[in-house]
Amino acid sequence: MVKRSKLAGKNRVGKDIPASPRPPVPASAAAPLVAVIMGSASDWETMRHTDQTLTDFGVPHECRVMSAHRTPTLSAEFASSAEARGLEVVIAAAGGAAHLAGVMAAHTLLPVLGVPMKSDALNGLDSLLATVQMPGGIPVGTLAIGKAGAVNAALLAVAILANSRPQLRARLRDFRAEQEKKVRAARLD
Ligand code: AIR
Repeated sequence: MVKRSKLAGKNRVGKDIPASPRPPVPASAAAPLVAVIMGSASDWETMRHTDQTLTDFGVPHECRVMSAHRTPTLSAEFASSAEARGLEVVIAAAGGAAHLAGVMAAHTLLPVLGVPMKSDALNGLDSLLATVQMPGGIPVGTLAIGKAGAVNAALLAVAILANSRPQLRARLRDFRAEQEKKVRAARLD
């Protein structure tokens, strides 16, 4: 892929999402804490919401395309080296026979969050079942289908990182408070 973002307020590198390995990270870039990977560039329309949410929280992350089926070796290598590269959470999105999150989980001890993509054939039910129905022993924390899952995966990653980062925890608390304020203030015309 492609797209790698740094802490909020700083620059981003890459807008497109190629299926090739990420180019060398610029020296000034913060090391990513979260990897956002997806089975196809066609998933980006949904997964851009994960990217945006992590950016809003100032979490260094990288976004890439790789496929459990089309690039099996790359996927295994990526997951196997993720922890050594300093990543702390992997978010994996795929649609249909969505095995990407499971493959990630099989190759790393890092927490893996799965986002099922809405599919043409079965509206995402296939993606959901393929992602959530992991055999006991290799967990994937599976979120909702589509945009809600994409946003929540980022929020859950933030919550995981916030356990050891008080500043991030404060941001998450502020986010919740702001959200509550909006709902309380909602008026129906
Ligand atoms: N996919 C890609 N490799 C394995 C899977 N399961 C998924 C992608 C995408 C869907 O297949 O995650 O949601 C369709 O991909 P494409 O490239 O045909 O648009």
